[in-house]
Amino acid sequence: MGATLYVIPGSHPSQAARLMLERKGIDYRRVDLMPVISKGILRTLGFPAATVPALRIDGRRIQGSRAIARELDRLRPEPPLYPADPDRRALVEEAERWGEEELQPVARRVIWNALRRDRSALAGFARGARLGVPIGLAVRTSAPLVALSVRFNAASDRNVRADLAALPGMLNRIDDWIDEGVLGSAEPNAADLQIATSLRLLTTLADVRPALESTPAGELAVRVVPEFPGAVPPVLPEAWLAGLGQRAGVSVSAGRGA
Ligand SMILES: N[C@@H](CCC(=O)N[C@@H](CS)C(=O)NCC(=O)O)C(=O)O
Repeated sequence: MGATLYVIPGSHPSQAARLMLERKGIDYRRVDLMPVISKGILRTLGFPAATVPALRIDGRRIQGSRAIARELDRLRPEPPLYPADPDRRALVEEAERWGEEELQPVARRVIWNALRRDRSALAGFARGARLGVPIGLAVRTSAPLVALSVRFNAASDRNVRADLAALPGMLNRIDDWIDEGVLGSAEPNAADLQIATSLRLLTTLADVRPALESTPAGELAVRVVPEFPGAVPPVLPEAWLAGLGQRAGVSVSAGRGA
């Protein structure tokens, strides 16, 4: 089964697709793409949309983390990414949908807003990637790509402040799903992979990590995604983080102005 996975380093749905392929034991070639530039390359390669993860497998092109999960389960049913029982499957699919449509964009907006404030942190996300240019050079010349990524992803200050205010409620919802057994089983399902990769990206932010540490959602993230490149030092205005401190009974780091 010949497979090529197109990713952007540090992209959380790309990490989800990588983990799916690994769980299925499918060998694949990984192609690392730079953000923004990826869009044109994917179109040239004949993919219908402009986002990663994008998978070529057995001559077919599959795009999007949820479509990839379904296709991999069809091609190689074991180990399954969805429960066999229809009622349980519906619950996992709803958590997976929410993870893709609600949580994934929040993680994406927060990270781009933070990287706009500290572009040097980009280097960590590119660790181990083959971008075709030296990583130092890519980071030094990244200002236009970061600005475009902020724009394409609507990672404005206003949106990200609202995202951070909504995040405690989202994390509580994930804790509830873990409690109910929809998420967090010993064998990760498609919703675990979808949600844990977004959470894991959020744990790379020093500003957000305390809200996840020692919580069920945070533990899920680290167990399902033990390795995730990148680390962003505290860069977000303290006033935006006030709600996060309440969630885990932790106080966010002080000492920075809003
Ligand atoms: N919801 C889609 C999201 C795909 C998506 O937006 N991917 C981002 C990276 S996380 C992307 O390709 N962005 C293009 C860019 O950064 O230029 C999925 O789960 O596959």
